[in-house]
This record gives sequence, structure tokens and C-alpha cells, in this order.
Amino acid sequence: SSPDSDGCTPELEKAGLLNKTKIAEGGRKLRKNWNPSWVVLVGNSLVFFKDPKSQTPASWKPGNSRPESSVDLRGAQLHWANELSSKKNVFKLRTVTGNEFLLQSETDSLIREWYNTIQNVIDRLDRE
Ligand code: I3S
Repeated sequence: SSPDSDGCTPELEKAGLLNKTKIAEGGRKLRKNWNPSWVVLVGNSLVFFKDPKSQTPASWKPGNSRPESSVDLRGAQLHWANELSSKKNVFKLRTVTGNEFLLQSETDSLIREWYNTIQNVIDRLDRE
């Protein structure tokens, strides 16, 4: 049987490296600060970790794999947002609490996969 045969462990849907910047906190605009982020979609949440490659070997210890932040996708909104950046392949994720993130990848197919997978989770939660 699968490790989640009891249905209690949230399902890992997707994980990978994206460029990320937070542009609003509770509806209040923030200054952009793009950084690579290890992004994990699990259950109803998008979880962000610091890019291990941007850390020194000494700083990369198990204790440091603590998430940087996490986003509840229930009620969230997703939009392509190339007008919000000079970078290509940018989408905006807005949470119900008014936090806004831009996520970006140089790889077209990769960013489309992320967009579709996140949108599917949002749609699933909307139907619950
Ligand atoms: O939308 P903006 O404000 O032009 O975004 C750019 C700036 O945030 C810039 O930082 P400083 O204004 O602190 O120098 C960033 O380095 C750029 O990456 C931002 O623009 P892009 O187009 O990369 O999202």
C-alpha cells in the first residue's frame, strides 16, 4: 500500500526551483526582491524554502530546511502577470489575506506546468 493509504498525509503534488518575489503583504505594496526559491506544492499549501544552492555548505543543515514561508491556496487567485515585470513567464499569486507573490521561470513549459497545477488545486478547493 502507498505511504498515504490512511489519507492523512497531504499529497506532494510538485516541487522545483522558481524565482520568487513577494510584492504585497496584507494588501500593502512591498519593494520587489527576486530570489531563487525551492517551491513545494503539498496539500492545500505552497511552501517556500531558501534555495539550497544559494547557501554555504555549512549553512545547509537539516535544521535549516525549515520553510521560509507558506501560502494557503484556499480562495487564492492566479493570474499571468507579464506586465508586472521585465522578466518573461511571470505569474501572480494572491492569497485571501492580501499577500501577493510573483513567480517566474526562464523555462516556458515549466512555468505553465506550475500555473496549471496551482490553478487545479485552487479550483479543487473552490469546489469543496
Ligand atoms: O517593478 P520594478 O520596481 O521596476 O522592479 C524592479 C526593481 O524592484 C529592481 O530593484 P531596485 O529597484 O531595488 O533596484 C529589481 O532589481 C528588478 O528585478 C525589478 O524588476 P523586474 O522587472 O525584474 O521584476
